[in-house]
Amino acid sequence: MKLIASLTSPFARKVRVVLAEKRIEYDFDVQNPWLADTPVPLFNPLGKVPVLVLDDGTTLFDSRVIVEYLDTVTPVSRLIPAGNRERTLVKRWEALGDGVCEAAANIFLERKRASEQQSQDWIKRQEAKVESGLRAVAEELGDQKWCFGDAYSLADVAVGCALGYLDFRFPEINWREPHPHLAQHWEKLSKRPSFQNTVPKG
Ligand code: GSF
Repeated sequence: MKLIASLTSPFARKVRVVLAEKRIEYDFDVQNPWLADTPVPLFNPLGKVPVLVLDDGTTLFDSRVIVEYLDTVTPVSRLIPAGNRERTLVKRWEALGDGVCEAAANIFLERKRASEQQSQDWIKRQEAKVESGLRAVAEELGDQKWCFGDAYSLADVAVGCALGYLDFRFPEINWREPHPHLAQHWEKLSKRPSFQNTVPKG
């Protein structure tokens, strides 16, 4: 299989972390979906990364579909529990982590526009989502060892990718001080080889 992704996307990082945790071999095709001549729309009509191309040519997107598929490819390191309720709650964690990334990416993109085109209201709205999303993550983690249940799961992967993305794009946001246990959790996650080998670059 082949993963088409950028080195900066937190959604692509989530997929790469899952591939690494599950020890799945793949070809990595690094693409910037923003370039005029990007081939990404040939694989995903929405023009977004990540895209996973299976050996029979089937294309999978988006990251949530991809990670769900990958977890079924091998039983190594199950990241999504089998039970309906547990699975749904892990996916809810993923939605929270992804939601923080989406809002943060919206701020990053808005700030790249010419200053007279930027909407401060839009930026403020997205900033509020980042803040309340992080607060929810921190409160729901509480003093637990893992985001969901008593084991490492996709919930931790998604939250870790969101925190890593904030550090990458918004190093000025000091989320550690108000959320010390979350900071400790990230400290632990970021030592895993799957996270160390996927640090955003670019
Ligand atoms: C989001 C992918 C996405 O926004 C997922 O895969 O989970 N819900 C999707 N990808 C961005 C790059 S980044 O911000 O991660 C992307 O490819 N944008 C290109 C475009 O034209 O929007």
